[in-house]
Amino acid sequence: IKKMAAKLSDEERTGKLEPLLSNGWSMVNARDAIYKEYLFKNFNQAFGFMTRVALMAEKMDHHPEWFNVYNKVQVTLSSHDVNGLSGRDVKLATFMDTVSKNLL
Ligand code: HBI
Repeated sequence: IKKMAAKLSDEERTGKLEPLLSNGWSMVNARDAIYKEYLFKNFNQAFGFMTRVALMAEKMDHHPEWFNVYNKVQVTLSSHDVNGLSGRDVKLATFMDTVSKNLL
């Protein structure tokens, strides 16, 4: 079947990844993925963030790879079905940054 998603093109990377890379995200070496570490006030804030992101991930059917210990949440985003970065990763990363600033 035709894949719904497509890997980000070079011009899309410049346009769509730049804002993320200047907002704390970084490229993961050896993978076509992006990574960010969030530090919250405490575990409750961290887990509240994860709860809201989890609901969006389910809605998008696009899930983060993440690790949480106390107030720290380490996130890696990539699209397994295209084996690299897609627009879904940009969308979820943007949502995560917005939620983390409690703007939503
Ligand atoms: N999440 N990050 C990520 N990448 C995927 O390819 C993906 C997903 N969540 C669900 C999902 N794919 C399913 O649609 C497929 O595994 C069937």
